[in-house]
Amino acid sequence: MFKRITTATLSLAALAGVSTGLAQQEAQDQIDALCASSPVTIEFWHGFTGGSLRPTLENLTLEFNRQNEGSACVRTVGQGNYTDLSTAVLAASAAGNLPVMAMGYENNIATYLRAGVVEDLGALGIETDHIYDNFIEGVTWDGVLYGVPFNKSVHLLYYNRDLLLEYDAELATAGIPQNEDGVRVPTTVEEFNTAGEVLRLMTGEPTYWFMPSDLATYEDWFFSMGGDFYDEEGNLTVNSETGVAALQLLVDMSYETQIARPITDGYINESFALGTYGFSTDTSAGYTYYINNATFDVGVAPMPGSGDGNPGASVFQGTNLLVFTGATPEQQAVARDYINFLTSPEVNAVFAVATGYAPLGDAAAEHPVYQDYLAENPDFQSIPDQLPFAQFEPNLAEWQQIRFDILGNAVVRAVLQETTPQQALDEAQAQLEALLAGETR
Ligand code: FGO
Repeated sequence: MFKRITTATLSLAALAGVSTGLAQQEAQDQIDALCASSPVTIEFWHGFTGGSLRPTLENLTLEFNRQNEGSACVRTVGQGNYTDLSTAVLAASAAGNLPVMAMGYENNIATYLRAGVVEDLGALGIETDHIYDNFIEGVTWDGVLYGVPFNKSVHLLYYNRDLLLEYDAELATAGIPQNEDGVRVPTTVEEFNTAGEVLRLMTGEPTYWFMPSDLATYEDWFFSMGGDFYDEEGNLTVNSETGVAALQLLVDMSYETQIARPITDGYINESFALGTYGFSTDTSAGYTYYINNATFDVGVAPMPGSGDGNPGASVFQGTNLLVFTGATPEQQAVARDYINFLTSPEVNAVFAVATGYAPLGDAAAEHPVYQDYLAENPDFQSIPDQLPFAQFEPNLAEWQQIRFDILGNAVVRAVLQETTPQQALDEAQAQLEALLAGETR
């Protein structure tokens, strides 16, 4: 059913569709029309709301559907953002009307596994040899594969190239080295703080922007400082010394050195009109959003490191593809072919180039589609460069609640100075222990 597609086919059909942007509604309409007359149709519930991500997914799905016209069809169904999507999946699970496929975070899959509704993908015939081991480990429970990594992002250092060039002399005096492109982008945490202070003196504003409510920003510093969410006995721990130090760093940058500006509403890439933006650490999947929204030249680099020559650590986000139980063998075969199509190195390379998501393995990273794009846009090299240094969040079923309502809330309260970092994280620790012990829901 799934025909191996050549690069030529891809670049002519899918890539053209992606880059010229077959309008979102148009692609979805064409998918719906093809699926209406297909003998076998499956639904794929996703959490992409727009930008380049949703049209790219729809254009690639349209390509798959055209190749399988007359035999099989995948209908993409947007369910809002990732949290809306997981809420919709849980409701459908309870009501007994799950789709055949969905996207999900590792912790979402763990939650669905408790309901016993996730298909063993190893048994389904999914090709995973070309996917990095750490991505596969994140979706493997007791040796069984329950998800296929699809849209995996890494956090990167975003910067305002125009601003750094404007204050080049001052940054040079402060000892910030030039990168290959002649721009003084900080490569260590120390340089990052120094550059922030230089820019505050020159502009009168905090230029490092961060979203306290986006836990990943906190995790970038936490992981870069060597933090680990598990203690030596394997217990989930959010109030470690490193945890407190990382949160203190964000508080100090906001109030003491005043280099950081908390953005409390909306994505950073929606907030550029608020003042002078210099830096942020944000998902690689935000790349096209940044480029489209900024009135300045956007650059990306790996996270600032400790000075040992390596980038800092950052966090993996983005989701995996999963198949729910209850599908007919024919539907399962379509799901298998679609997953093998979407994650195949060449399609994955197209997807990664169009969206900023990471290549899933060396075969995609080395594919001419990806390599040609890197040659045109060397900034993108920071994505593969960051990959070996990124870390996963815990893949526990309770993690979504912990990351938003418990730890996420603690970070926000400390950054808004409603409580100290130590107190905020101690409270979060007590709350998560109660949750894990089943005392709270
Ligand atoms: C987002 C969320 C989770 C979990 C992390 C979890 C649930 C985080 C973070 C909360 O695919 P990623 O890298 O990037 C997202 C992609 C698709 O929406 O585009 C990014 N985006 C969207 C609009 C925009 O204006 N700018 C932009 O960058 C978007 O962030 O995933 C990172 C951001 C968050 O959604 O606020 O994943 N996240 N772990 N969500 N439900 N559960 O365990």
